[in-house]
Amino acid sequence: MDGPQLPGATVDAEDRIILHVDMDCFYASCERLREPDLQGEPLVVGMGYEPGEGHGAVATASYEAREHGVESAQAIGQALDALPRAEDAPADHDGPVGFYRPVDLDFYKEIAADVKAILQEHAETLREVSIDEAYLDVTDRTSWDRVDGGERTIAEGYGRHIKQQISRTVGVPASVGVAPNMSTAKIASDFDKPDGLTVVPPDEVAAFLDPLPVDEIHGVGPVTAGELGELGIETAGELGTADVSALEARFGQRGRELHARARGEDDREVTPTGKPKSLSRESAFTEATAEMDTKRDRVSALAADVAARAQSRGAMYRTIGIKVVTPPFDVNTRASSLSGPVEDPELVESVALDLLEEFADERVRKLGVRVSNLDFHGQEQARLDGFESAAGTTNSTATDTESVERVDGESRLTDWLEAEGGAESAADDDRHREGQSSLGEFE
Ligand code: TTP
Ligand code: MG
Repeated sequence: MDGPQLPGATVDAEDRIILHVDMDCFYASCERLREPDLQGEPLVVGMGYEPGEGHGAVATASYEAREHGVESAQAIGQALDALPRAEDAPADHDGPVGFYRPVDLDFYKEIAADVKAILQEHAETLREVSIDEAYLDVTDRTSWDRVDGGERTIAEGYGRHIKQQISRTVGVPASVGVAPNMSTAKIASDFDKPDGLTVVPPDEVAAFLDPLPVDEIHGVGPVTAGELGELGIETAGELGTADVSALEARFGQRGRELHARARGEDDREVTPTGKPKSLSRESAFTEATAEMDTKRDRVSALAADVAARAQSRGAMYRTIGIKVVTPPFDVNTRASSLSGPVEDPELVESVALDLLEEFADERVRKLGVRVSNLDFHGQEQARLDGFESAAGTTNSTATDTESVERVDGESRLTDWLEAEGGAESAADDDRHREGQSSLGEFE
């Protein structure tokens, strides 16, 4: 193992909570926003469908159009054969007809920006993958704890909340997958499209993946699926229990990766797109402790780590804060703001330790240190690009959640619970308090 070690760390890598969002038939949903009559109709967005054109492709099709065999990347002529254009269909045509609209990327980008603004409010780290798809690390915003007599997780409520926010605020449908890692979250978001919400808690990953056909695993296309089929491997379960060396002999290093993905093993971190708004690091104790020396040592280690990362990225900070989680689930945040931006590791440590004094007598289960109000100087882009190598601690400090927060959105937790309304569990109650306390003191 390499990278900094923090004493008393438990291995809780599987406790990460990753959310994958993929908008449903995105371009078509955007067209429906400005033309609500297209709701529920077979709708094709693409190029070349005007009479006399004939060349072009389908960008996307609404789910109603997909029922007639129209799909992304299809030649437009083939789509028109399957689903004639309403305007051009002969009078005696009694089959289904479709509505066709041209691609208007600028408009879709505007809608995508509105969706992104909501996602940013709801995650420590947001990675945009394409115009309609993103990964969110929401580990610090929600929990795998169970509610409703164990039937559901708090994370499920959070996923539902994000879907509702997008739908109510922007007006387009999304499918969401929530899982302990990126590859499982992506499969989950695709599992129940459109308007899907699939939540796979850590202890259900194997049961969720095992029965799936291999081509649902990210990275397995039709060719690989065919080759796996020749080896008698049809499902993720079969792939995950196949002999790794045989897979490696056939597919090289990729064989090993696919084997791991099929087992739900994926320790990639969600690395952010864009500049961070804050840098933080937190670390859990194996058991809650009231011992002040232990707490101080941990805060010192976290402060040194955060200051070093800020330095390696050329980030100066105006605010230094701590997070103190006390059992069962109370998150307290405190921060001090300076008059101007600094780059001063010793100050990060001393301010963080001062802030910790208030919790001298408290039993604590998790501690965090954060610098925010960032100011980038010098070659920030090069440094941001060097993010992964600079962090370099992915596997060694599995307990420590590294977050590069892009929006200060603690208050949203409160919004979420209000939106969910009504029957809140004990854990929900704690979360509610957390949102309120951090709102006043941290911002
Ligand atoms: P996707 O997310 O792949 O597709 P989708 O959002 O239309 O449908 P789904 O509900 O299955 O997620 O792609 C997002 C957008 O990218 C899509 O609306 C149109 C565009 N696109 C193309 O222009 N060409 C293509 O071949 C594909 C796959 C997508
Ligand atoms: Mg999509």
